[in-house]
Amino acid sequence: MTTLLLMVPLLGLCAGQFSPNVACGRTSIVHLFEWRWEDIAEECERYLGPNGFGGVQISPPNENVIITNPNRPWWERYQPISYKICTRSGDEQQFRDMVTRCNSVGVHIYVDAVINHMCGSGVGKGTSSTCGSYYDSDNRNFSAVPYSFHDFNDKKCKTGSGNIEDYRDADQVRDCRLVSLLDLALEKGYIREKIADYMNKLIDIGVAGFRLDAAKHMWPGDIQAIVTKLHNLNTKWFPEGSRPFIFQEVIDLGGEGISAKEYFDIGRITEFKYGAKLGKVIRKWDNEKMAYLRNWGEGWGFMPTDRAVVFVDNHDNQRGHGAGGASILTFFDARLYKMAVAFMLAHPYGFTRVMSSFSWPRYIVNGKDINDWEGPPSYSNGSTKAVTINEDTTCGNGWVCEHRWRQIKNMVIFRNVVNGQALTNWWDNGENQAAFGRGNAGFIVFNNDNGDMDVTLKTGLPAGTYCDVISGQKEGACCTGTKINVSSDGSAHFTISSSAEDPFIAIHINAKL
Ligand code: QV4
Ligand code: CA
Repeated sequence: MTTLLLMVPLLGLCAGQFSPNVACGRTSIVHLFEWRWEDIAEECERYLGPNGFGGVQISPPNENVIITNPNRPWWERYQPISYKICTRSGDEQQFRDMVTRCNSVGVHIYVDAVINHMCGSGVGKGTSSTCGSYYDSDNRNFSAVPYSFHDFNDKKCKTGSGNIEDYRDADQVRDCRLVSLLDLALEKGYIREKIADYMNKLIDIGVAGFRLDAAKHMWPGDIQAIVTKLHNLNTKWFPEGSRPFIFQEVIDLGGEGISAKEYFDIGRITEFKYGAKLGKVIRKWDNEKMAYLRNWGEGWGFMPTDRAVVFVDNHDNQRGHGAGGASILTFFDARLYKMAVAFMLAHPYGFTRVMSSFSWPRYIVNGKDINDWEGPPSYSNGSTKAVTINEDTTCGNGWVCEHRWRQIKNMVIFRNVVNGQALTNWWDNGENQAAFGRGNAGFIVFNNDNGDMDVTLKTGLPAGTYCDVISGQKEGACCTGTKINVSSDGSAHFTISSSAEDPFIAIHINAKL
């Protein structure tokens, strides 16, 4: 009875579109970029559920145009043709099956919702779309929705080209075409209804929330009007009255006509400064060093922690699209990348999203990756290849599966274990050796200097022997990695060679031997 009474205000606190709606004790989501619904369902059951992942951000599930020049780029999925659930990732039946199976193991689904626009103005007409629906970009005709000429912003936009030309002008950014994508007139009741119908269908199937693609290109009032129309989450899996989690893709690095805070009332926002700055620190560019991470978060000019969705890289900036520039760390820089992801997952700031990629033949010419368009691993008929799992638990068929790298997977668990604990016992050497704890639940130490590290630090952890979850992990009563002894005063001795494969160590109370 007392427990029940106590739970009521707690649930109240978590209500609203800011709560990620992850199952109790889970704290991160993973973006399974371009994965098939069938593979995601399997991954929820065999890996994400058992390893404490809270959810999956999926690629846009609605019908898109098929681009053949270049040949089936990943970005064709950001050119909608209709709201039918029908893409290279699978059809509606497979989508429903994925949502049910993932929810059943406590892993929720977050949909990438492309609602600012339809396809590019120059794609032409026909039925070359993932479900065969007719479109005519010249006449703005999308008969499967249906949308027609009147539903787009062509008359409203004031630029000569009809495209966004100056990001300092908020009107252009919202009312003109983003890279020629046909811009929807979201103030119209009819369009808001079509979009809300699409999102409500997904909510009723059982998804937990949405990434709003290109949110900066939509007026906050228009987004709010659509969000207000959304159903509560399906009570088969979520508490009565749960609102869909909303996180908006607003790239705000400063210096533009639009700032992220205009969107704070609607939901969370992607904090793009996070990965750009962390990349600089870990790469030691611009004289940045790990010692400066002492006040990481709002202290670095980031948005409030309860508004931020954070990530080291995303599907755009890992290949030079979007924002962040060359400092962004990706799986291509695996050693530094693991450190950055571990730092993110250990640090309390923001709601964390882990990236999971497919590989491509990156080829940088004059600072630009000329293969930045390359789509997911696929067969010659264009169908996406399955994610296969190798004996050593890594993925095959061209899927990178960063979320399965031991260091990253174990840090997702670390974050769950230390959830709710404050950042404590910060230490640094003034350079690139740094460490911090999370209350009495976990501790992490980095050596990103050129010299070796040999220090005794206060961890805050109870005395005992712990298994480092970076060099190995606790398996039953054994530790496959380095063992760390915490003495009765909570201090422990750490040595990390600057040439170590992974120059960092993480311990937590669930990895106590
Ligand atoms: C090109 C020219 C146009 C020209 C047009 C003529 O750029 O000026 O008018 O040809 O036909 C693709 C091509 C792009 C092409 C466009 C239209 O890359 O060259 O225009 O199609 O045919 C992804 C890709 C884009 C891609 C788009 C649609 O990144 O390259 O465009 O999908 O297929 C800003 C925004 C931010 C955005 C980011 C990339 O503020 O919102 O740019 N991020 C999101 C997604 C991103 C997606 C979109 C938005 C669009 O994360 O993946 O863009 O939905 O920072
Ligand atoms: Ca717009």
